[in-house]
Amino acid sequence: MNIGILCYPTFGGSGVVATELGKALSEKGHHIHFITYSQPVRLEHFSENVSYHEVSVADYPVFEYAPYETALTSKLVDVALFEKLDIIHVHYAIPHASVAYMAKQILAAQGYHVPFVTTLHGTDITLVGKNPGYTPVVTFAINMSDAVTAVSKNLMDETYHSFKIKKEIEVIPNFIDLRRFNKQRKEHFKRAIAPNNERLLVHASNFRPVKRVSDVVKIFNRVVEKVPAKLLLIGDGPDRTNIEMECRESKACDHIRFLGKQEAIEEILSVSDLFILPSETESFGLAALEAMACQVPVISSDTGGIPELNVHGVTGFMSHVGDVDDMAKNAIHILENDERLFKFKHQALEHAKKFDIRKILPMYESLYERVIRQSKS
Ligand code: GMT
Repeated sequence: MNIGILCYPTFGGSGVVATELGKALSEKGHHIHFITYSQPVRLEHFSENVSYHEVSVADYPVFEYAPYETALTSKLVDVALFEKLDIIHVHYAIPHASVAYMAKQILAAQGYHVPFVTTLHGTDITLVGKNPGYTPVVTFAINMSDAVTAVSKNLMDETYHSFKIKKEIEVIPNFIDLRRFNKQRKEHFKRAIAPNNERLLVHASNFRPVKRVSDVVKIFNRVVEKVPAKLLLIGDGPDRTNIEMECRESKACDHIRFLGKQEAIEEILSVSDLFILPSETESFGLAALEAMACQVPVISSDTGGIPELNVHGVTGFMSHVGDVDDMAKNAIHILENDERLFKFKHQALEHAKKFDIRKILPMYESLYERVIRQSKS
């Protein structure tokens, strides 16, 4: 199939999922066309079946806001016609679903018919989409999609609850490529970070308020009183400066390191003992799945789609949002005993295998085939 993918090219979960999906589809012989404003971060290497089409937005003094949607739609129309796209798959509803709808209409007027699939990722529904300034467009574009998927059952329920959706939403969970995300031997790295064999706690996110990174620090401050430990904070974003200030004032400051954005996150996860995800809301929690695949159990909140991923008492523990005492108690419980930690690590990996990309990819392929078939009938 010739597949056009619209996504955000950044480190965010939806862009990662879209890029990894495209790469995996290309390995199976499909021709993938990424259409976005810069090269997706996970699209590191040249690949025979993958093309990247950059959207550039022509600026003009009259524009207070440059019209990205118009440029993206035009590029999509151009790519669809020239590359003979069979299907368009958009990740993150805003603005990609309405862009795909518009492109579909323009193409239809020229006699070219191409269906589009919208995958909802989370904040496009739970935070941004609910904003009344966006709701009419989001609702319309979801309903006009030829198929709609959500990355968790919770997100599907949330979408039905928050919008007037007539369309069936199918759940296709996020996935992991276990060839990349697995525990690698990185002892030298572990020795450098934790010279006295301290336990290594890790958090990775975009440091937005929804991630509650401050809770990570609070949890760590409690853990380090009982268990010798270090904390690695990966990523960057609006809350980072405040969190840095908070760390500098905490007793555990010497044991906390900010690593910024990291490409080879699997190398850090390989030496980690516990992943902390105390988010306010999380439709899936891809970062936690990446950790689990590298044998890192998860301490998380029990919000959104997280319970569909983190099995309480098996792959880690969940607590109510903001209950840092309970999260710290659970973290200490896992970390203070070698055998218990080993058991949780093993169980985290076993559960992560359920999200193996080789199991999830065929779901997308059969969805595409069905949608293309239906659009022709
Ligand atoms: O978490 C973010 O802020 C980024 C966001 C995105 O769309 O890039 O992530 C969302 O999509 C990911 C991939 O499907 C999910 O794993 C995340 O749980 C989801 N984030 C939220 O729901 C907050």
